[in-house]
Amino acid sequence: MKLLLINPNTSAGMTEGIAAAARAVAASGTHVQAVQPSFGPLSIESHYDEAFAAAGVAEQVRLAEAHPDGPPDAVVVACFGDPGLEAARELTRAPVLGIAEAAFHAASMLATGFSVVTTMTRTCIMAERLVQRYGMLHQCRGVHGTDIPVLALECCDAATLQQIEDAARTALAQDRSGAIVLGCAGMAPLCATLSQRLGVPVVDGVAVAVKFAEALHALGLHTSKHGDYAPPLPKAFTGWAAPLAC
Ligand code: 5HY
Repeated sequence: MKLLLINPNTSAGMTEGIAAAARAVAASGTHVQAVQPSFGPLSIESHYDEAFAAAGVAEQVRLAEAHPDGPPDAVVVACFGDPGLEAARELTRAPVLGIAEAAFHAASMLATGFSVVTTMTRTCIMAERLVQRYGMLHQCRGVHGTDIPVLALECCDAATLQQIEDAARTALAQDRSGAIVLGCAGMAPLCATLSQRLGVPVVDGVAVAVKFAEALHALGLHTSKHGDYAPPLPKAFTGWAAPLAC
């Protein structure tokens, strides 16, 4: 199967790291095509950043759908805010998975409660709103920021890893939770080490989304085109977005 992996920020280094994490768990028959938008922020740490990232996700799905080799069999939006997830679902029949949604569901099957450890504290509200949107208020016991900038994860040193581990320990104790969800795609390479150090399930949404996507594809399940995930109504777009019109 062809899996389109979208890093919604425009950091090529982070795209490579996310792609490596995805390929490490992908099945032998899964070809992971990693992409990022042609425009937008190098990292997503605010509502403003996320607005452009969502448009960038839509751009990349639209390009993939028109690719001469054919559309993707599945799409993963590899940013913890799941930017542009529903727009992407309108643009394709392929299953589209956001790493936050996938991680929440996986964690909810592993413990009666989980905690999220993420980057900048100001982005906690984005994860908290996703918890509500995905119906996970009873399972998610807390969202914890570390104030580690997203791009600092590209070359995560021992001190940064320790900071994330410490935040996870605090979260497990304060929230009485049994599992940790990593609140940034850039944390994917740290998952195995953190899981070994913490002794609890540590869920990386990139890996989980890849395996969920493979499962949905194997079952022949597609995004519904009945109702609000039907293709967007055709209309002109103006300005720099003109090429993105459907
Ligand atoms: C992410 N930002 O996964 C999010 C993390 C966050 O550029 N990739 C980003 O803090 O929302």
